[in-house]
Amino acid sequence: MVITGVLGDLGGSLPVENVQALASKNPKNIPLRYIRPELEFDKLLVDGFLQIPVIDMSNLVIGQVGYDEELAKLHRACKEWGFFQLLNHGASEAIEHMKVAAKEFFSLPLEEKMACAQLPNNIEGYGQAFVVSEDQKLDWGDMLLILPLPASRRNMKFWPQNPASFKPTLEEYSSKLRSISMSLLGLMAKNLGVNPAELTSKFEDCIQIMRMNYYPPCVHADKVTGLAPHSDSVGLTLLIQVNEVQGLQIRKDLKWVPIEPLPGAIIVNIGDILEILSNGEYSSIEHRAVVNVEKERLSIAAFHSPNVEANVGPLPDLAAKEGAKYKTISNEDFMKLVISNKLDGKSLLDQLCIKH
Ligand SMILES: O=C(O)CCC(=O)C(=O)O
Repeated sequence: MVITGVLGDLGGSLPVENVQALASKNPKNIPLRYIRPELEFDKLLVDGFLQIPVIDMSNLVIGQVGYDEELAKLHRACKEWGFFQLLNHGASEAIEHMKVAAKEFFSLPLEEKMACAQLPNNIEGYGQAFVVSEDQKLDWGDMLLILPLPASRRNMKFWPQNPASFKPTLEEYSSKLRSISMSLLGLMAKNLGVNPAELTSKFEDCIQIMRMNYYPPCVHADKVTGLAPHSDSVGLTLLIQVNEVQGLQIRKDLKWVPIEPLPGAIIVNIGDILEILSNGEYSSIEHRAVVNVEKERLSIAAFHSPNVEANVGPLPDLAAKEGAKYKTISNEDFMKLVISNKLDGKSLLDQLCIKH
């Protein structure tokens, strides 16, 4: 296998203007490439009453009173929503430190942030992702994308040196989130009726990618998207909102449901790879980020994907029951497919579905 830096050599994103700089230069005049006329119709489709399930991780310890009920609740959350809020996860301190470091990075002058700028043919670093053509509409946001795991594949060029606390903070955060992901995957495997090791062994040396999003305020917030509708092309995502500004919305029954993060919660969602591994028992859910008129918004998504050498396909025990509903491909081919496509709902999964 030729993956050297995991993300290096797999392809990049076309360079586009820095949105934070654009927003501060001329906040009233938004280039046409950011304006999305289709959003006009979407306004009617927002349902502010529904909320995603809440899972209490402190109940998910074997022998704990309420363990069976919480485990069943987790299964329902994965099957019916593909999204849930996780409380009592044990990472509160690491989260608070990470929020401070991320805010400090994005408030640096542009030249300093550009020390971590993306390089051609690589999506790691400071810039944008999924821009694959010159006439494609653009998202109203910048990102810093870093691969903390596997540690042997890190490219320190993209890790900010300012603030100085960034590296140790990200290391602490990365390790906590990996361990929460592994616990959740073990519990999900139990719920799917497979030996937990069948699933967790695929993530033992997982690829973990942190995507730190910065969405500047926009006077035309109702005409732009922070992040276009997409499902996550990974196993499991653990997301935190860095400041108090809301913007995450998930697709449920053809409506958009705004997520209101509970204090200290991690938002967890099923990615495309987990949909495939579970042979469709769990589904990845489309979501998007909207932009605020007056306030900047920051979020951090931690994506967990299987080991570099793993294959992506339905777990054998699940495929044996109902027949495989998805093709099996190498993780490398899967990642190439992801990086070379623009964000477009669940279109990637359609390419891997086996039609019976
Ligand atoms: O900003 C958010 O809340 C969503 C972020 C997200 O979906 C992503 O980074 O893939």
